[in-house]
Amino acid sequence: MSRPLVLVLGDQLCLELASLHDLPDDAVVALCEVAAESTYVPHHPQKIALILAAMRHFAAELRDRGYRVHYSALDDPDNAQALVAEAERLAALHGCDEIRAVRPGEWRLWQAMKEREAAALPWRLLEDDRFYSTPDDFAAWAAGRKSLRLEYFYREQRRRTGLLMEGDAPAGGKWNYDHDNREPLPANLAVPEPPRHGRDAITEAVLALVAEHFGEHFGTLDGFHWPVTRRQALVDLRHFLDQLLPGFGRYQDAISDDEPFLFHSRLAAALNLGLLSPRELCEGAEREYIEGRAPLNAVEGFIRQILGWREYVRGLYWTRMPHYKRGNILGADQALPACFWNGDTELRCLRRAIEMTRDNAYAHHIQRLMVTGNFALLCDVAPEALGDWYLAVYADACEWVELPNVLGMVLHADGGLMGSKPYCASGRYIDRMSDHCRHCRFDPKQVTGERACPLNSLYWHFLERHAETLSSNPRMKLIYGSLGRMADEKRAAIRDQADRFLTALPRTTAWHAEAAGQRALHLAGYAPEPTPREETP
Ligand code: FAD
Ligand code: DLZ
Repeated sequence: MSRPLVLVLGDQLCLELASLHDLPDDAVVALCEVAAESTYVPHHPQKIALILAAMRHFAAELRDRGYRVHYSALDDPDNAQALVAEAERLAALHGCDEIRAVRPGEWRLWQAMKEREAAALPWRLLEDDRFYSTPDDFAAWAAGRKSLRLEYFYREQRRRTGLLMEGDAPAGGKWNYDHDNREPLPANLAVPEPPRHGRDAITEAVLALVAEHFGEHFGTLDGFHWPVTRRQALVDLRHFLDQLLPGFGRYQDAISDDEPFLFHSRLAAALNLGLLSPRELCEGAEREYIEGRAPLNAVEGFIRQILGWREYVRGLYWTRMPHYKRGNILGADQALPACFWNGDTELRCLRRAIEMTRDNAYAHHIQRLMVTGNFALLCDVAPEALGDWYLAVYADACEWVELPNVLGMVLHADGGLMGSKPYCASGRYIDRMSDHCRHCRFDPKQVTGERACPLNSLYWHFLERHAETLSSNPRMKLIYGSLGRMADEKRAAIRDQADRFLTALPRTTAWHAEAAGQRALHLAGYAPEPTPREETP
């Protein structure tokens, strides 16, 4: 009988985790805080605090339930400060003869673990069964298909699970109620406040630790109110089902100048960490529909995000990596705009999305896709630079879900595998869906001139620049028709306006991996304090 060390990662905080089943009495369960995971991209301090506080609470719960737990704290003097090295150190320390781990959330770590399957101290890797489907299920669904569109995958998932099904037919007669989910916010609509969770001594200690070690990362800690235990996450889930779900559908695409959360659930972070399961979210929402407390368009919209999109992007990620990450069909090669790190931009929509991100480690889907994402797309930001930013700044960010959203949805870098056309938009879209333009110095109706919204000229310039790749796309025929009918002088003026904007746009070298690695080594006591990052104008 082997004596395993079970490594539980920061996003696997769930008692039903596959590696925690049927353990021998002398098994050691290890949770390891390591600097490398906090610094390989400069995670938002709220994200680091959330993960470390949730890990510490989960370790306490495991101990209460009788597990033998080794917890490596970030400032333990012997901490190897990297996950694989620390797990191997602990296995040797406790005389374990194998290390068990469930598939992590990133290919880089999965690969590092797989390379050690046949080592003297072997790693045994288990599938993560916290999802409705596994990567193998996705591969089987995708095999031989010409198109991997979400809609087909989603229908299959509905049939398999029976969620929102009436016999063989979808509830209400339609699979998808997206058409009813595109309303802007009416003036003076009251949006319920999110729950505030009390901070116990564990959470306070983590907040102090994070402020000390990672205080210079982008983002504030002041507004921290993420759920760090399953009990707190269940409070958030109940709040969503009671207060927000009925309005979730209608206002799913709306953007507000002052309300960061609207009717979104804010549950992705707890879900990705393992504090909640996708089943309890989907079944909870379905119950609200069946019992007449929430409309079908809202419930279907919510279930589609989890049963559909979330599972679909995970399948794409695990079946396409590692070459997937190199996708860049539009050849985008520019550095990240500096305003992504400092919010210093006159575009009101962009500024508010970045400020909300800084304050909350959160922006809702439409801000990620149609504000920061659209701006990055129009400015040709390189996929890697943009991906690192999204991975760093959101409390819910994990590569398996962030990367397909960045590559496929935002940048169209996968050549249309995920979306049949890029989600590029002009200032008129922002004006229709938000109240930002009322507070902005630019006019969304003007395309050229001093007051013209930069998104307008950037939009046409983007279409012109990528005409060779995009103009034959049937879904873009109409817009390329409009571009083709534009007078030459107007096109030249737009090109000139966009060129001037792009030339003057401050870009950043961002926080690169080298500096992050340096910081990890410093924390481990191997290197001097790295110099703060420099931004190039
Ligand atoms: P809600 O709006 O309440 O949606 C409900 C749930 O549906 C979410 O909690 C989430 O689990 C799921 N969901 C919704 N949209 C998507 C989607 N496009 N892909 C996968 N799941 C989805 N989501 C992450 O969980 N982690 C990420 O790292 C992440 N990165 C993103 C990067 C970009 C560029 C974009 C455009 C989207 C990204 N998303 C990511 C998807 C989505 O924006 C977030 O899940 C959502 O904003 C989280 O807030 P919420 O919990 O309030 O979601
Ligand atoms: C994101 C993160 C951070 C900031 N810190 C830790 C940590 O100290 N220990 C840990 O086990 N996990 C952490 N994580 C989450 C990991 O990055 C996550 O487990 C990914 O799946 C890595 O592939």
